[in-house]
Amino acid sequence: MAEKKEKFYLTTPIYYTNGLPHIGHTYTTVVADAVRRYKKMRGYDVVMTTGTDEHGVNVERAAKNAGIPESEFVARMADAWRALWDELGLTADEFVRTTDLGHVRTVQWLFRLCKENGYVYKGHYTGQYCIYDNAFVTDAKPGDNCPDCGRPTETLTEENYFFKLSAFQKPLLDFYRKFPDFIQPESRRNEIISFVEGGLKDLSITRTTVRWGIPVPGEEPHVFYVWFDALTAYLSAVGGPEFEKRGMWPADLHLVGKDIIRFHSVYWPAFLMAAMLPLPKQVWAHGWFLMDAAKMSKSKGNVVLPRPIVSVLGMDALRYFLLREVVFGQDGNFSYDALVTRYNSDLANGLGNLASRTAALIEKNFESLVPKSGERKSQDDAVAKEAHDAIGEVLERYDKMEFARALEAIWGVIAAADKYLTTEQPWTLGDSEAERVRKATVLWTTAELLRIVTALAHPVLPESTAKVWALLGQETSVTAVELDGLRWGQLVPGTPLGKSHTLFPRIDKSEAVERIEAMANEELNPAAEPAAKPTASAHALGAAAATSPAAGPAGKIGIEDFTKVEMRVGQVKTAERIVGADKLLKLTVDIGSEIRQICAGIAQFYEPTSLIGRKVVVVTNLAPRKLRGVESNGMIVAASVGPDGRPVLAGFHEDVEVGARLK
Ligand code: ME8
Repeated sequence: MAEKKEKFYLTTPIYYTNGLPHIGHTYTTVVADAVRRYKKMRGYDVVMTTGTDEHGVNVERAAKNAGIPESEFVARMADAWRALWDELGLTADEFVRTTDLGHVRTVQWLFRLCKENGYVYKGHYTGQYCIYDNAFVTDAKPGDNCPDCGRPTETLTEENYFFKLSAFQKPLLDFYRKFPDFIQPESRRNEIISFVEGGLKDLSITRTTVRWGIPVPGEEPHVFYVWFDALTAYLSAVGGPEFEKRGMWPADLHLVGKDIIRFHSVYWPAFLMAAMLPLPKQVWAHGWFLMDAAKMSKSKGNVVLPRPIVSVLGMDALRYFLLREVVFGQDGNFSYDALVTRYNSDLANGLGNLASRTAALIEKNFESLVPKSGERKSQDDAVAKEAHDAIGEVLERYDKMEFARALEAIWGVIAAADKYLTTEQPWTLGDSEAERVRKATVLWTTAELLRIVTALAHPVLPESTAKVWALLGQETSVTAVELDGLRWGQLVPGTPLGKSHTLFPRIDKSEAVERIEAMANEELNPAAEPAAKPTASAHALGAAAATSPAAGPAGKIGIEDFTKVEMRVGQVKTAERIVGADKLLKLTVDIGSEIRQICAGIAQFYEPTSLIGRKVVVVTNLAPRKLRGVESNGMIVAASVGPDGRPVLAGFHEDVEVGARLK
């Protein structure tokens, strides 16, 4: 066996550090995460890269406003981005920062190759420049506004290095023709082809007016222009000049929003052609999530944040909505109302209900052991065929990035399973031998349908499908399922079922929306942050992240930073579950000087009663916050163990006094 796996390298954009992720950024990263999981389940050796784009005038300004050096500002923001992705379970294999030394070297190396091959020259450029988008606005006159963001442009003349983009018109058109799948979807491909056919102007790739950038070696004060810098991050993440050693380059898939398709499908392949490096296989541009029919953006202040949604409905609900609601590639409107409606109808009443119904029936009738199918009737074979056909269809849809259609097909099987149960009514069957065999047949069939939809839905719903998988008593993790080997009939009779969870508790729509909005308001206007300006949401986001205690330039902190964190020995007094939050426990903890209420995300691993009297480590000087509407004043320290991040509480082997400080 031990065949070498085929590689698959995919990327999200490298996001700007002037704010924190909103639903738009989350969307691209969720798609990347779903593709990453899917490709792994198809047997690929997958690497996914995300990261932060940290240079340019905007950062210079934001750091100045925050009163800290740029290096410190971006280190804090990069940490905040990384932490949020981790919190959302969107863990990329590589997180590249454009201030990483490896990246700096890669950009300088790429420039040298382009220059040696004759595609770089020095000249002057005067034009209208949008400092918000870090781009000269082609064909704009003084006084014109930026067509993308609507803000005024500035006239700029500088000595630049130019990249001979004009030399690549024909090579690019030949390339698009030879690889018709390079730009997706089709509509974007046509748009780019006409753009390139219209002629390409040379591109200035360095600046002398910007200080905060990667220096052009021996040519200071030239620093690299943001796109030459940013795009190269995809290559730096997998080895830079030594990319051949890692074996991941070229990228198989660059996922981007339609706003940056031109940079990815024109500039980027041209830079690589000039350097004679391998070209990426595909650039996929999705549409925008709109809020009130306008593109969501930090500057407009109409952003939707991921964290409040996740804390009320769970990450899987957000992932499902993003991928199910909008045809991938097209724009879509974001609405809390539609989100909660989908949650209740498709997740609570759909997958959640099928799982709990199936488990309850098997528990009641077969002592929680998967029954054995007896003689099969035509209706049993009919649902089996539906599931069998769905496997092929879903894989094909995923391959084409048709997530909504893939999920539709999976939910078609869920609906078929519901209908089958309702028609067969196994609960009406008695205990005669014949009726027991029939009951066993119907329940095995239903459980097998559930197993198939669970495996197929895993790339989109990682958390909940892992629970259903365990409920079905499957020993190996659902992440390890090989989709190519998924067949009807693999559910082994006699398998003991695992623990049943309420996967998606039904939720009142207006209450859910109210809670999400309240949390979003709190996050956008963090009252406690001194440097935050409550009126400007983008500012508040940037400032909030930039004023939190965070890492120094090299990702290290000084002892003075560590001593800012106050940790004390606490003793748990009471512990209870929180209705509607299956991960959280509400604890009261004695920390010596007072009793604190603290929420901890450990409910799936610790029984509340087992915690009473236990000594724990508490971070006592965290600003209080609300989790699922419950105030939490402090944090319990736990190790995060294994691939699922199981929490294991920190504790002591010797007797320690309550309230003692950890140093
Ligand atoms: O452009 N709907 O970074 P950025 C859908 N640093 N997706 C959205 C969105 C929305 N409303 N808003 C943002 C940059 N996105 C550069 C990229 S790459 C070498 C450099 C997503 O922080 C979408 O993927 O402005 C878009 O392309 C990206 O965020 C822009 O992120």
